[in-house]
Amino acid sequence: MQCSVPCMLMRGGTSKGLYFLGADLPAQRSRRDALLLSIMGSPDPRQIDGLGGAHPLTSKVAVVSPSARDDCDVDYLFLQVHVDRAAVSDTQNCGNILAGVGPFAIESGLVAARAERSAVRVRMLNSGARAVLRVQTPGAAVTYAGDARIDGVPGTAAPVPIEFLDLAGSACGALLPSGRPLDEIDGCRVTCIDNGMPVVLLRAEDLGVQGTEAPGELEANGDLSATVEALRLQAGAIMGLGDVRDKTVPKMSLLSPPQNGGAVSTRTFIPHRVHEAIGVLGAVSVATGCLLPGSVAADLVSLAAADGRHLLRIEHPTGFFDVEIEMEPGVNGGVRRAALLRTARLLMRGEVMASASVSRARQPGVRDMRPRV
Ligand code: NQM
Repeated sequence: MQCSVPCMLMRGGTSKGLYFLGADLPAQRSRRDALLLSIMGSPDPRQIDGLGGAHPLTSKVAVVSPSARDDCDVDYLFLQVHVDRAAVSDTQNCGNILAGVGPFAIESGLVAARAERSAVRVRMLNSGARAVLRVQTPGAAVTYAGDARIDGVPGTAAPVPIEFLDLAGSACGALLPSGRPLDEIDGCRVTCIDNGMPVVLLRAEDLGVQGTEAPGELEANGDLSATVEALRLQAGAIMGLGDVRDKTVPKMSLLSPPQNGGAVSTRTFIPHRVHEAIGVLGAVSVATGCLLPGSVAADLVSLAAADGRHLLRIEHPTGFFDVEIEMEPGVNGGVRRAALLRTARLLMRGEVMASASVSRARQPGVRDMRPRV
């Protein structure tokens, strides 16, 4: 016998995941995680018996609920469902899946659509940071069609501009968790930064690579992967994240000079696979690091700034990621706000089937499916 849970499948930015109402999932964490593992088909490198896409970027979950805060509309909990391990992690945010939270909140009736464009104010439960998404809602219904293009996604779609507030120190408590813009680990220069995502910035040349290689080539380089992981474990401790062996943070971003007119070129280990593009908050942290005097990135980047506002074009394996950063001394670790553009699309809505052995939670949204005779 199986059970069913209401959910939507959405592309959020360059990621894809399942979106649930919090009330439709078991409240108890162990039951919720067992249910999500079953739904995604984990652990299995192919996730053949579930909806996961056999890659960390397509094995993601958003849990959305009405917000308890007056200044937010919805609370969003991001969960990374591991592909080949029976583990579900809430230690990081995901700004790509966030892009779908606005449309999902309106489609689910949590937020009322207004004419033309509707603001959805989101509290990101993983870190407590806030984001405002602007969703296209002509005729008071979400539209996914539009002219916005983001690299890493074919075609165009309706724009979902996102503005972030209070990102600094999302997981580490400070923008520069070590208190310095530059550290040295095993003789390698690094900048440990957390502006929404804990990221370690490294110079690709210090690791003996160009930093322009394809993700698959970097993943196949066993010596490089081992070095990056050894640095990551030490950086995690320096950043106050403890033993990060089983954690998805910090991410490791290899920087090199821009190749196509951007500010800097990146290849990002997330943390073991190499991203085909770059994560949203990962890009915000990289961009912020580029602006900090004395960082490992500072003399690598080409920058244009006006009034403390910087537009940084972060190059990645499949194009660019534009991030606007507004700096203001003394505010939030020196960063006032970050803004960027994403798109999202509803791919499927319905009920996902899970094995009844993990789902006898009797939550409002979880229903037993009796065999039809
Ligand atoms: O950094 C990948 C993604 C992400 C996370 C990762 C993300 C972010 O592309 O905000 O979006 O680094 O795990 O979805």
